[in-house]
Amino acid sequence: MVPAYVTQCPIQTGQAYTYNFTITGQRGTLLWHAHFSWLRSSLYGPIIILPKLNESYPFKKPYKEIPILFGEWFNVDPEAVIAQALQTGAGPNVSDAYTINGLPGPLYNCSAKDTYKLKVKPGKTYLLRLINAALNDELFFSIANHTLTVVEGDAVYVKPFDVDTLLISPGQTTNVLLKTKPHFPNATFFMLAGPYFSGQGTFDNSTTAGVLVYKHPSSNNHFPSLKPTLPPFNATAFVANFTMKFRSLANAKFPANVPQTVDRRFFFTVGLGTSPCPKNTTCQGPNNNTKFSASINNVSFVLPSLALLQSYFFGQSNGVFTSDFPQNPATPFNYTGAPPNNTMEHGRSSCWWLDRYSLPSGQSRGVVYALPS
Ligand SMILES: [Cu+2]
Repeated sequence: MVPAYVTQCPIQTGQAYTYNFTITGQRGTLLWHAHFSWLRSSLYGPIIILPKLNESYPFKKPYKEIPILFGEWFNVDPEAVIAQALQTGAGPNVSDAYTINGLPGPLYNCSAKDTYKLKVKPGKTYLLRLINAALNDELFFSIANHTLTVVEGDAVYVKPFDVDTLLISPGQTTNVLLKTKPHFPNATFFMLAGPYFSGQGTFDNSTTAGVLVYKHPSSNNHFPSLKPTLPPFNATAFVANFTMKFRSLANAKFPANVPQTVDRRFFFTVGLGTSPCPKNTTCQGPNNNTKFSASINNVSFVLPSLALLQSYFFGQSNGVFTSDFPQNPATPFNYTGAPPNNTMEHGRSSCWWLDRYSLPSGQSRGVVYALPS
């Protein structure tokens, strides 16, 4: 849902919290995960909202539906990893493996027995509900010798398009149709997921593998395994080409109701910058006196000790956050990543009071919070 200290205070050890919410006009694949420190690395799962009874998909009903969750695995306590990074200002240590439905697969040392097997029958169409529950990494995904038809992104139907390899970002979901071969093939097929990374610094450049296995009538078979080729980790042109393919269905039943008039324009730049090291300490950011920090319009987020929206709701926002969030980046620079850029940040819990600006009548008072994750 949303991080601890934003909508609510963290759920204490041993305690339970029941979310009660109504789903209106929404369906598709979403995910849930823990949102305190880096606990989301190991505590996550799918949320699958089916179409209403008697309503169908805008494509032929699949033979079976299978959730596929990508994860990111640390051999150490992930809370210690992010705590150390926040303290030193250096980039966090990278993960040790990626996983498919919790299993790293045979490309890592000693993990061959922990391989996800997707067992299928020939001549069928499967709906794979892909979910990227990794913390930080965009992942390429491909199944050897099989084409995937993308039909949904982030719980919104899209005009179907075919790919051999797709990209999925952390927190995102993509539904794809997998048509199996018409006859039993004399092979098994690797499904691989590996990172896309175009920045500077270190990242987990490893690949997780699962296997697509056709349930063969004769059980004493040992078939060769075919492997797909993923794009290089920095294949930005591939990524741009892939993301260009998303189009809404925009038909009578699933219209693209985009607001046609704009009342206010905001300009957000989201980036990774630096903030000053606390006095009389040394840090391990790009130099000794700075820390890396994520930002929006040069404002980084500092966790308050009271939940932001909770304190807003109860009218106790004094001192919890400021209300001067900039509507534009402080100093314009080349936002495409080409230097020189403007990376110095102020750390604060900052919000807009939307009613500080003239809202069209009838709209309710709201609050916007800035939250680099
Ligand atoms: Cu989240």
